[in-house]
Amino acid sequence: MGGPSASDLRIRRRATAWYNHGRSTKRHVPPAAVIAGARTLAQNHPARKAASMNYNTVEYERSFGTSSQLTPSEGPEIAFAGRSNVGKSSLLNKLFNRKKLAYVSSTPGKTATINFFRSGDVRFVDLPGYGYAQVSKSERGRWSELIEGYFNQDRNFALVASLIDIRHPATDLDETMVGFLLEADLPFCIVLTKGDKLSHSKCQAQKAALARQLELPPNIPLVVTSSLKGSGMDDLRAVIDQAIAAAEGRR
Ligand SMILES: Nc1nc2c(ncn2[C@@H]2O[C@H](COP(=O)(O)OP(=O)(O)OP(=O)(O)O)[C@@H](O)[C@H]2O)c(=O)[nH]1
Ligand SMILES: [Mg+2]
Repeated sequence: MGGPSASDLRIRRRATAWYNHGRSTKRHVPPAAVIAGARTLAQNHPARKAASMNYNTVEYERSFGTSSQLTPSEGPEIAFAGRSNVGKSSLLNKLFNRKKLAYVSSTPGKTATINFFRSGDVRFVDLPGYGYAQVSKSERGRWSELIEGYFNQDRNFALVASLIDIRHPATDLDETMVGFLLEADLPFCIVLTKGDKLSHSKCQAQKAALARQLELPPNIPLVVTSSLKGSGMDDLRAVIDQAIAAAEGRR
């Protein structure tokens, strides 16, 4: 596949930082190298079958409390983003067949650092949850600095898994997150969480409704999951494997 097309390189600037959603005047300008390197999964869809990685050998690597502490990417990164309590940490544990690798709590706002998990040269990145109103302004500021700081760096973004609770419409911040991912042209998928809370037919109806609400292009994968039951994990692993193969093909 050739170099990035003109549309790949197009940078559409956002008037507001995604996390602050109208509360900040800071512009998000994704680094040119990220734009150049990041294309949608479909554009990169390799004809070859992606080699699957070993999800049973993932280990905790490091946590970062500020984005300036982040060390440069050393391999493809799969980042998990979503509102607080949506089930990011639970999903990571289920994906890796581990009970307590990432910290899970029914109290929202537990993950207040960027946590890196590693298998070989692949990194899984548990981002702090957004949109939790019950924390102080300074704590919210710290979270937004972390999330924006992460996405503003020139990193090897293989895939962003954007998590949304299947029971509800996407929140304003979910919409802003997805809008940002589309505009920055980052490879991403939508992971609908807590599928065990609805019947199969309701899950399918919600999946279609969310795709409509978010105006998702047809090439963006939408995976229904339950970390309680383990459903959807193989589908998500296949999306991740494909994304890692595409990221490695770009290098
Ligand atoms: N029924 C059900 N509950 C879930 C599922 N995934 C997560 N939960 C519950 O949702 C709550 C939040 O889960 P976490 O995994 O800690 O959520 P998080 O997104 O990491 O939250 P923060 O770290 O605060 O951003 C916990 O009580 C989990 O047990 C699921 O698939 N099904
Ligand atoms: Mg968490």
